[in-house]
Amino acid sequence: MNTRSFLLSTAAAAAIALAGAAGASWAHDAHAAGLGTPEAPVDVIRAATDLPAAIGERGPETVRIGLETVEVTGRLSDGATYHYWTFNRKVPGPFVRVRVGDTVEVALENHEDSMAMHNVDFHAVTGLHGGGHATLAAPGETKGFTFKALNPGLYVYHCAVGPAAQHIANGMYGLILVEPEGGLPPVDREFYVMQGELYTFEPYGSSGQLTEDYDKLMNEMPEYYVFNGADQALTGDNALRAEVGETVRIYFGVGGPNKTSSFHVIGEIFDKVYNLGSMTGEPLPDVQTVLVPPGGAAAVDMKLEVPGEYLLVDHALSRAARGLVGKLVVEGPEQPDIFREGLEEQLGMVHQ
Ligand SMILES: [Cu+2]
Repeated sequence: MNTRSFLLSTAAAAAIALAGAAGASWAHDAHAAGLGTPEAPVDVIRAATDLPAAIGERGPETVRIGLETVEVTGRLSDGATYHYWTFNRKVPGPFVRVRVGDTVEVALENHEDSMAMHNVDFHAVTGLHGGGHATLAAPGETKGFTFKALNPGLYVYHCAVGPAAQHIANGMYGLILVEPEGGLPPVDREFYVMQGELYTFEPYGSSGQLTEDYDKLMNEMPEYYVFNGADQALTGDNALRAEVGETVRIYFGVGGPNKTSSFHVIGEIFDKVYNLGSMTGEPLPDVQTVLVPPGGAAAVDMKLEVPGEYLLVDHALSRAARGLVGKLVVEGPEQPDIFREGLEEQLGMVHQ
């Protein structure tokens, strides 16, 4: 039987090896164990390019997924940190990619320094609690289950330990793509983006180590809205990049826990939308904004015709001022027949 094993990042493996080699005292030193401190926070941002290659043409196999639940002090914004709960030390958790018919073995290890119980509920699972019951793990425990991927599609996974809203708000969500037989239509570039909310006691823009506010969580009044874990995470060095003429696909999910996204790219039109994460029907053509609920997903395809900087937003635009903005940078020659600034008479090109 061909078993694939992946997703435990080399950094995580190295940190575990380091903690083991150096003895128990190291494991309880947050900095040495790679758990971050307010002075030296972990970079929790999942790069939008951090996803496995397409599967495409292969038969069903047995695939092994390793997830580690880790509580870390991560960088939320310039000057602010937050105590995140993560899958594999990033937000969102790793992009899991399997094929319909695959037998998937899930091993979930809860880091020994965790304060909370954690588990994982995959929406791609047919079976009790999506695996949540089987993977309920105390700190230091490893639990697992096996499922057969019956339905292709793009699905959310998340920690479901109660109160689940708290575990999700703190960063415990990700996407699993179950490719249909033969794979998906190919594109030049694929990206992985998820939206979430953070409920801090301190107002948006505060400095220092920010703390979670359970009342704001219960009242659904977040201070921060984030793509891939942090304030304005997908800008600067983490901006999405592509070239004129390319086709890109964004696998977009909402961890939430509470807010529906009106996902939109300013200056572009989604040529195809795989609405609600359904990947097997005919995609919806020519869409401006796609509604994605918490615990839901969509894939959007765009042909990039014109160079420039395109903003990823939730068109509930107050959220852009609370950290929810990303950037898609498209490079290449100008295409004045499609778009140009100024009017012809201003440029001295008066019609005859
Ligand atoms: Cu959890």
